[in-house]
Amino acid sequence: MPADTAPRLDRVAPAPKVGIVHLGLGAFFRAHGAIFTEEAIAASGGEWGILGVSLQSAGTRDALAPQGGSYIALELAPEGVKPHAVQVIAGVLVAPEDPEAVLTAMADPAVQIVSLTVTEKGYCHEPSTGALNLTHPDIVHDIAQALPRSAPGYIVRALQRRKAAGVAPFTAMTCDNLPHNGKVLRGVVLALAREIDPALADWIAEKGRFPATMVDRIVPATKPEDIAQVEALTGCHDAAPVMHEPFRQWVIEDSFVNGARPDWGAVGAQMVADVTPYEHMKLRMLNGTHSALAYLGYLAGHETIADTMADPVFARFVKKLWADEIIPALTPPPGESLAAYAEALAARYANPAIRHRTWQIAMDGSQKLPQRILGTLAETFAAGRTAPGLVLAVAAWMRYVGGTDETGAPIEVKDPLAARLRALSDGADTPEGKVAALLGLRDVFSAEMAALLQAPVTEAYGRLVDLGARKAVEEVV
Ligand code: CS2
Repeated sequence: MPADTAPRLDRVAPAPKVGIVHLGLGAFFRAHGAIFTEEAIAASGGEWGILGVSLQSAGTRDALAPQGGSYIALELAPEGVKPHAVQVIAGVLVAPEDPEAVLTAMADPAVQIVSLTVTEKGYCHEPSTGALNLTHPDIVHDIAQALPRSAPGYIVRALQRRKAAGVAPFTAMTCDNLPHNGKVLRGVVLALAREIDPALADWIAEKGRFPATMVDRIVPATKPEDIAQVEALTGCHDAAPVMHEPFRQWVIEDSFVNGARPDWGAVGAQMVADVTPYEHMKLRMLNGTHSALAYLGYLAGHETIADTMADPVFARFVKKLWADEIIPALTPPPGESLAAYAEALAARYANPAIRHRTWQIAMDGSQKLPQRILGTLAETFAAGRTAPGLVLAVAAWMRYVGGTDETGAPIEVKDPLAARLRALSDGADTPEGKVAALLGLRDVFSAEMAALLQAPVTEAYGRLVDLGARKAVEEVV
């Protein structure tokens, strides 16, 4: 049915009463946390409707508002697709349009959780250390102005209102792929609060809760053809469906203000005392290889992760990364087999129904490399081992941010540091010079890491230039 004749999707049940404000209402959260929460309400009750907040653009709000906040989540399994209507989003605010409305909502005593998927760069921290970047323009703004721009700014200013009104703080729960994400969020919030009002920082430190989480579900960005597919399947026009794989995992540190939270444990989330081993496993085994496949696969001309996995050289490569380079540096979470986890990942990556672009995953590499790849490398070198595949991935990132692919075509590099990365790469003529310049980025590479990487990454970069990515990968498998 063409878009102009299909009726618009709408909600069939009234919106639930809001108990959660979610910052960063992207496809990932709508296909993961929102669905878990809707199921938890169905299983155990509770007023946990979600008010979504877009911190940047109005696109999601404009798409969801005429649908009463409802949307279709389409599960994409190799054996077929399954649509499911999600109705837990009660409304969407666009922060830059009305910051006051966002703060008012976050200060409402009925809101007990503020969750976040604002991507790595949304924490305004230094990726190599985790500390708040006090020179970040949004942070400079948020220290001076009462109406904020950044996610940490919204949290601090809303908590300031709650403290002034004698209301308990909300739990601030990060759902981004950062190591020790709860600690990082707590750190940036306390650092910002301290700049604004030290007594506020003390109150948050004492009463606030910042649980760590590990989130996992592969959710490629929605494409125009996905909208058409959902319309053909359901007979309704949904301007913002989400496409996701069947697999999902959510591990949550069970630390909430007054213990108030949806009963996520009843619907498959793992409520644990320590998320760290899960977080390391997922960030290094999934996200680490995702990034490695993204840079090398893109340079080799592969459009998606499934296409890359269909190339036998890359399928061997990723298995080698797991078995020889990543697993040896990991401690498994209780009861988990890392070999079985790797096998399951290989099947998830190969799912041909998921069109997850290498270009999409390649985005924001400067914010992703430390926790995805450099942590494994640091531990590998410290143990006296080598990791030629991960070293090649770092070299591929450097080649990628140079902005030209192997056919000489330009690459659209999306990264908060894109201009700096390009200038550093362009400023040197030799592989050695380019690698040295990029390793000088202290927000990504510590001085120690840079010294360890200089020789092997230069060598790998040279091979990428001389042989091309596919042959260079073939050499290490
Ligand atoms: C991906 C992740 O885009 C990326 O960087 O590695 O979004 C990945 O798909 C999710 O973390 C899976 O849970």
